[in-house]
Amino acid sequence: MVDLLLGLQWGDEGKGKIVDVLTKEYDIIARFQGGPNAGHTLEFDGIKHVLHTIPSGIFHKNAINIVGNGVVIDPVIFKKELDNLGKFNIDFVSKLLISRKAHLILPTHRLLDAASEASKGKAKIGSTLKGIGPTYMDKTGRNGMRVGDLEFDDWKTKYRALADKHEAMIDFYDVEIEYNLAELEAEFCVGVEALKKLTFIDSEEYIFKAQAEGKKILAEGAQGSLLDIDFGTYPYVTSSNTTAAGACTGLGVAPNKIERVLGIFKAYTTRVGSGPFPTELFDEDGATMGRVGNEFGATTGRPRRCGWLDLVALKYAVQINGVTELMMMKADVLSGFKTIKVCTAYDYKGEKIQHLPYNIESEYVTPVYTEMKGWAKDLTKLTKSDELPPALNDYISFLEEQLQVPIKIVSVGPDRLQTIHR
Ligand code: 2SA
Ligand code: MG
Repeated sequence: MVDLLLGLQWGDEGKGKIVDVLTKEYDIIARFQGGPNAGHTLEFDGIKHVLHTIPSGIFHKNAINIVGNGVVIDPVIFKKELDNLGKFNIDFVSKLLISRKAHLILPTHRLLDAASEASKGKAKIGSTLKGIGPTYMDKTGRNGMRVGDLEFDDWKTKYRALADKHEAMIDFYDVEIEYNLAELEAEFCVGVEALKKLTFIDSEEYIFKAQAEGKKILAEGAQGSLLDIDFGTYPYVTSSNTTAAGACTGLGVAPNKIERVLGIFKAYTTRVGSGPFPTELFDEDGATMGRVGNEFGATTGRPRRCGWLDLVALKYAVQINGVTELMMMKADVLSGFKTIKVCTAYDYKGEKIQHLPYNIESEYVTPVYTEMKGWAKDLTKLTKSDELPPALNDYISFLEEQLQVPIKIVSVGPDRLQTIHR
């Protein structure tokens, strides 16, 4: 059977940490969508690691890590990640397998991402500029290059044709973008050589076999449900299915083989990039969350926007994904707030609603809050659930009742050890 681990908000819920905590229960960790736009942060032994494309199980001795067909890979960034792992003596060659069907991010995809964003002006998506959108466009447009192409001698011919086409498209955007393609291509080729040192597999086949052998598999999502290309806050979304269905198409897992769906959310909400965010705070409370929670993009370093927990949006994500258990992250960041607010409904065009409407821009939606008592206790040293302050227990119970799903883990800090099981 396969378990899924997904972010339920706009990303950065703390998936990297939880995968790392749970890895010992699994034989295989597999990424199924997204690419180097992701920033999965893991902390242990006093060291912070940030992964972008590589699954978060890589630091454990016995887990096999798979980059699935639904992922898009930039060989340049991938090589940097490998080099970093090398510094910690991680034996990635035997533990990291790449799907032949995963698509490649070309240097020109990154340039197209930049050109598209520049052409949109104020309406830009706020993408990570990693070439994600253009690469998935080439995938669905049936023009893309895949990892498996690198095993054939003519890959450079294919590459040239696609890159030339991209150059013409960049011109078409008619925006100022400076680049030296020869330099970028040289770097790309070095990345490709690094990538080719790893084992390429037909990952769906590998996963069928692993299932037949009774291996335990964890599918690790990237970004969050509200950034899903279909169900997120379109067009301010990423270009892949970040929800449970993405694991089926991005790995070749049949829906009836999915067992547990672990949904991760922050005790509050953050968003990086453009797009609507009903509970966003522009006051001291929001600034405190950002400061205490160290809310900066793990890939781009951009400050993340912060706000109260949005239960309307969270319920939607729980439903879309069929979440069976919840993990609440960064509870420690809320310590010290006198009052904690939770959005339990929207005022939508003058009507009180509890579902996510088509448009959640602030001109249509005003959050309706329930206020709860805060707690002052520092949570970061706690290890057991019976040590949690009563007000936090009330907060947890309220969320469980609203969402009808148990909260199994409460995280009280970035380190592996700062994890309370309930
Ligand atoms: P893209 O680059 O095309 O996928 O961007 C489209 C939107 O998706 C958002 N997005 C993200 N949101 C949160 N976290 C992500 N990963 C990094 C992190 C982000 C960073 O872990 O912090 O470092 O800035 C991520 N990746 C994509 C993005 O902001 C756009 O709104
Ligand atoms: Mg992140």
